[in-house]
Amino acid sequence: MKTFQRILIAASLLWAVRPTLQGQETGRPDLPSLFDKREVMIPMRDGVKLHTEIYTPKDAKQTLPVFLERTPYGISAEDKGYSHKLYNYAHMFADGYVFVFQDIRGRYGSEGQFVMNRPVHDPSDSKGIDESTDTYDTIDWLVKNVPNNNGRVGIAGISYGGFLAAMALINPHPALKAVSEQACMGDTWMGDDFFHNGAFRLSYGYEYATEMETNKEHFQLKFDREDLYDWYLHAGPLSNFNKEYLHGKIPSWNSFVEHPAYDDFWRRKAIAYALHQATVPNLNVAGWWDQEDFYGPLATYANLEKNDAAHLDFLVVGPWNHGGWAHGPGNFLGSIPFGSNTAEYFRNQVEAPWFAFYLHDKGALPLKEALLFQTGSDVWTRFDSWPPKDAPIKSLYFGAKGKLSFESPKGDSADAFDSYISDPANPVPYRNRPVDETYPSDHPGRWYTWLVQDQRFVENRPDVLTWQTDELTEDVTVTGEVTARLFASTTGSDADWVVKLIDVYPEKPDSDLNLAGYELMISDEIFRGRYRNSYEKPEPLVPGEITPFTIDLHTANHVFKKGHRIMVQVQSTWFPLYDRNPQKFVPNIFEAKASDFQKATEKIYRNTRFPSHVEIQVPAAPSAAN
Ligand code: PG9
Repeated sequence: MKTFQRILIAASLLWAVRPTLQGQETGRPDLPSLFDKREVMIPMRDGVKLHTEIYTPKDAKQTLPVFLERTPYGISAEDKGYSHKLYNYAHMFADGYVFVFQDIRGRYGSEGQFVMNRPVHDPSDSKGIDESTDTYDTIDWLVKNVPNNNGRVGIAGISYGGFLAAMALINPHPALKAVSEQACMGDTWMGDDFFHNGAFRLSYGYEYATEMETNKEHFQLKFDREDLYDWYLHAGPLSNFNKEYLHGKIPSWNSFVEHPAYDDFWRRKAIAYALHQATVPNLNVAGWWDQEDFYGPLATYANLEKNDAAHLDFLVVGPWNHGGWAHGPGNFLGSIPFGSNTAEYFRNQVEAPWFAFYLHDKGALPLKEALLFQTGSDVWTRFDSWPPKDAPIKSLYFGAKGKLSFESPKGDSADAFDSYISDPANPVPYRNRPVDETYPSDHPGRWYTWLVQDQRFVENRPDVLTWQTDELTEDVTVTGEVTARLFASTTGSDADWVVKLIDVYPEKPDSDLNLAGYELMISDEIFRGRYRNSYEKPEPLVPGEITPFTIDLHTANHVFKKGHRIMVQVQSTWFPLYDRNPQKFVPNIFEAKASDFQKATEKIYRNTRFPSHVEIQVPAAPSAAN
């Protein structure tokens, strides 16, 4: 069994042990007493048949909508019993749905060939297929063949499943009435699983692609040590991976090598930008600390918003990691408490009623537009648009002696900079070592909470620069865009810039002593310098030239509380999640040689001409919390 499947099953089981429909603690629902199961192979327009399981409620008194989830991770229970996927929807059982789960093309019980993030087919090819045509054909078959369906279909999914749900919005079947893409990988080059702003997600890309595209004759993931920081460092440049381990057999890896920049290969897969107008209601769902796909749902929402006169595009963001809303109470992430059961709230008060509204004509919509958990203050907040249209921008300027403040720099001294030596042979770890496998099969794994890990673990490294405010005398709220504007130079001809916006907890907190001095990342991102002018055509940096870099740190909805400090950290490596930039420009980093990697001195400027800073959107009016 693949590790993803194990994770999903574990999540479903965890999830199932919770109050049931009537609010009583009765443990896992007894699926065979609730549903009849039917297994079918549904034919697609090109003759390929997709393995599908259909679960019809036994006690259905009226016609019911169909609720569909499509996945690459397997739908079937090992003992051929009821799919574990049903547990994920226990909060919707009371409303009544025919649940349908399907293995996508080339995965598990389905025929055909699997293609990672299969792009939308060329519209001039009348015989073309893709995930949207497969969804269309599936829905068409279901409404014609599932007895007593009410002619309405909903679809949802998380991550890869979110991508598949979003794909259903392309030429949607007329019976499709509600979609919820959740953590969809909207653009795997720009900001989701495989690259961020051109920096390659090495450990994630290598481990995920290999697991997904390995079969018995191919390479299996084998690590000879627990600390993969060490393993990846010893593995050397990316050019060694095909030579030593993959031997050209992993299609996704080969595409990384062939398409290092943002070309049509990636653009065609970017569902976030393929959707131009919502014609079916879509609930986009994201987690503030999603370690895999935070970019996708926000980009999908924003893109559909451009043309949403019909008001069909919705957004929910909670204090969750990847898929954290789908299981457990959601009252904590790692060490960070949220004061309420946010995931349960989402499932019971948002997701279930939202689908019931569109598929059953029941109740009222649980949100008008955007419902976002505000971290720091731990309340749900509602917005008419996200990011808010009217929220002004304030700048946090980098100053001398590690000071961060809302005051812009005064002098224009050429010496007003901070600097460090970035050494690819000694990169900054992205999380505390030992860095275990992304999806370990024998223990819970630390990948899931790395974004909320205390950043003190790197603070004293000489290659991590830190600026922080004094203790705040009043709350500072960020509500919307966060953007870093660096003025930087390097002695190399390429460089990566990592910027983190951090909430520093008081040394002597009134409560929760475990969080004394804690450094919690609120926003973060990496940017590969060669793409500063164009994502398609990388260009070398000019050694020693002070160059502006704009780094989108996405949006945040957070209160830095009185008594806390705001911190910004800047560094040039984040390993092994991101590959190492050789710091010498080479046309394709996947082909760089060990001898191309060099140390570089990086300088971040902070004078009137080159005022490096982080911009935050702040609320126009007193908090929108309600
Ligand atoms: N984030 C996973 C993913 C990886 C790569 C491509 C698409 C999705 C997932 O959880 O499905």
